[in-house]
This record gives sequence, C-alpha cells and structure tokens, in this order.
Amino acid sequence: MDFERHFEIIKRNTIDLITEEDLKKRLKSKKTLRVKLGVDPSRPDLHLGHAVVLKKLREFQNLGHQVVLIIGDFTARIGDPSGRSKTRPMLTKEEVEQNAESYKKQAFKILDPEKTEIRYNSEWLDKLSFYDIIKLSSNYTVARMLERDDFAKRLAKNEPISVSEFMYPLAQAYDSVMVKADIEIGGTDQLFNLLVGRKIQEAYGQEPQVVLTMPIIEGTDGNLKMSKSYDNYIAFEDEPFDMYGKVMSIPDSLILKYMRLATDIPEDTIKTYEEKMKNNSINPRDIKMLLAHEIVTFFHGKEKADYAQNEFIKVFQKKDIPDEINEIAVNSPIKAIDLVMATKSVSSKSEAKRLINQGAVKLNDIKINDPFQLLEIKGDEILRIGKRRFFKLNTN
Ligand code: TYR
Repeated sequence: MDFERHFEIIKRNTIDLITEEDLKKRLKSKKTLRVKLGVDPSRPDLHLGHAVVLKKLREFQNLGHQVVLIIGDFTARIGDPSGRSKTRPMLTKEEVEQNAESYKKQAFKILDPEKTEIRYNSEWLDKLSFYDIIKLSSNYTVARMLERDDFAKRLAKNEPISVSEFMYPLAQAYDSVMVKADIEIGGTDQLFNLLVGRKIQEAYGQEPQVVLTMPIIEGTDGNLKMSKSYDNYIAFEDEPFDMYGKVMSIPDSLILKYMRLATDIPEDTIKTYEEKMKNNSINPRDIKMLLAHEIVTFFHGKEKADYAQNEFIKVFQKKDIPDEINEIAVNSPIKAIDLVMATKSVSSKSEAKRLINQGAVKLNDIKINDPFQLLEIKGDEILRIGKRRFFKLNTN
C-alpha cells in the first residue's frame, strides 16, 4: 500500500495527531510500529466508547503494526484523575486482577490476538525504588502539572488534589518508556497524559511517541459521554435484543457519528446515508436500524442480529398502541358491524360497514373482512379502527 493511503487510514476520524510530521517520518521508515494503548481495569465492562480506540488499533494491526496493550493493574490502583473532580478510591489487587481478565477477553472481540502484546504495568512499576520515582518526577514541573484542566479547576475551588494524583501521568509516561512506544492512542480525555509521555521518553533518551486521540462518543441519552457511571452505555456483553434496542434509542443526530466510529461501514456508504437524510429521502429510523443491525452483528453474529431486529419490529408495532386506551364492554358473540358501532366512534352503520369493507378494522391485528361476521369475544382483545383508534374489549 502506498504511503499516502496508509497515512490517510491512520488519520481518519482522529482529533489530535501530534505531530503529523513525526508520524510520517515513522511510517516512511517502514519499521513495524509499536502502538500503545493502556487501559485501567477499574471497571470490568467494555462499551462502545472503548470500541472507538480499539477499532483504531485494529486498523494499525491490519496495516502490519504491533499493538501493545497495557493492562494498568498498577495504575488502576492509583486511579486516573483525568476528568475527575474527586480523588478516586483505590482498588484492591484482587479486584483489579478479576477485571483485567474480563477486559482482555472483551478486547479480543476487536483486536487480533496474534498482533497484540499484552503487558501488565505492575511488571515494572512495582519494582521502582523511591529513588527511581523521585528521579522520574524530577523531569516534570508542578506548573505544567497544574495546567491540566481538572487540576486547575480543583485548585481554583480549593478542592484537594493528592500528590499521588500527580504521580499518575508520570506512571503512564513511564510505561511508554518501558514498552518503547512509537505511538500512544487514547480518547481526547487522555491528551494531557499522552503528552507527558512524550516529555518523559525524551528525558530517558527515546524519540517522543506520536500522540493520537480519538473522539469520545456520547451515550444513548445523546448528551453525556458514554460511561458506566451515567448508565447510558452499550456494553460489548449486552444481549442482542437489548443491544439493538439501546442503539435504536439514540437520537438521530448521533447515527452518523456511531457509524463512523463504532462500525466498519465504509465511508462512501456512510456518505450516501448522510445525503439521503439531508434531503429527507429516507426515514432516519431506517438508517438507525441498519446501524443497530450492524453493531449487533459485530458482537453476536448475523443470525442473532436478525432475530433481535425482528423482535424489535414486533415490539415497535405494539408501541403504536397508546398506553391509555378506551375499554368497552360488549356481548359475545357479536356481529362485526355492531362491534364497531359499540365503540361509539362512528356515526352510522353504513360508515361502520364501509370501514370494515376497506380493511380498516382489525381484531388483535387481524383484519375483519365481513361486516356480518360473528365474533367471539373473550376479553382483553384489541380492536383497532383505522390508524389511531384503539379499544380494549371486555364482555358484559
Ligand atoms: N490512563 C488511562 C485511562 O484511564 C489508562 C492507561 C494506563 C493508559 C496506563 C496508559 C497506561 O500506560 O484510560
């Protein structure tokens, strides 16, 4: 593959790429690049937000590069202060180990295990002496640390920042030194940490890593970032029907973003959907169904996705029925035409007859064809007249 195409694939959908020049230089060297992603197994479930960076890593693998997946079993115990307004509670070693196992299993739904090197950062971080740590921290100033948004905010509000939180970005940066990362990737919330990595690698005599960030996706509420804490997430391990329904619950404004960041649908196809939605030649709901089907297929296979889609359609049709519907009591059996009259929603027998003949009257979703047909009513049946009039039947 030519260099330009290679570069274009890597750049697609990224937010920060620091620096493009460094990346080009490294790509031109034709070396197999070591692409680092660290995850703290502080929570066991992966969700679509994680899929965004994992998919980017998969692209690197497809281009022949080496992914280094760091399981932050050490860093998880400190807790990354990124985006946090409070110090996180520290986890126990056992909690971290359990979460790490399930993390790995889920990450391999996207990553190619053959091209993934897995490293636990306790391997080196546990071994540092106090002197080593002081040496490491001498390479970064307090002023630079305080420039970081979340620290700056807390400082301004006189809220506590513990010294251990300053150590977090340094620990992450030291990981980059230990695995000799050529590139480190993360969500945009990781930008500060990733840049500290560049600085520390230089201090340890290495070329600074290229920093690549991916957008954070909003959760199903369409507003807050997808996160377990906001309960707006779609997990890798959600059941097919649940997963399908959750995707269908996102606002239309997120459809294309999810397609671009969380599926392998080619950009050209996405563009045609975009056009169709712009000129209103398609119902966004239909595009959303394609998206939901695609995502469920990825995690559970086509058969289960088909099933989830069919179930969803059934429930969706049921949803057309308003929650509050009028109940009427009738004598059973009853002639169809008298049943329609009993609803008091038509003005004459001839109108009732006409509606039945037009096929506009249904009992439990089955069309009534003959106005004089005798109907057995047991109770709880739904009578539907036209699109919008519903009645629940009881017997006298
Ligand atoms: N700080 C990252 C996060 O919270 C996780 C991480 C841990 C990244 C160690 C890199 C690393 O070396 O998402």
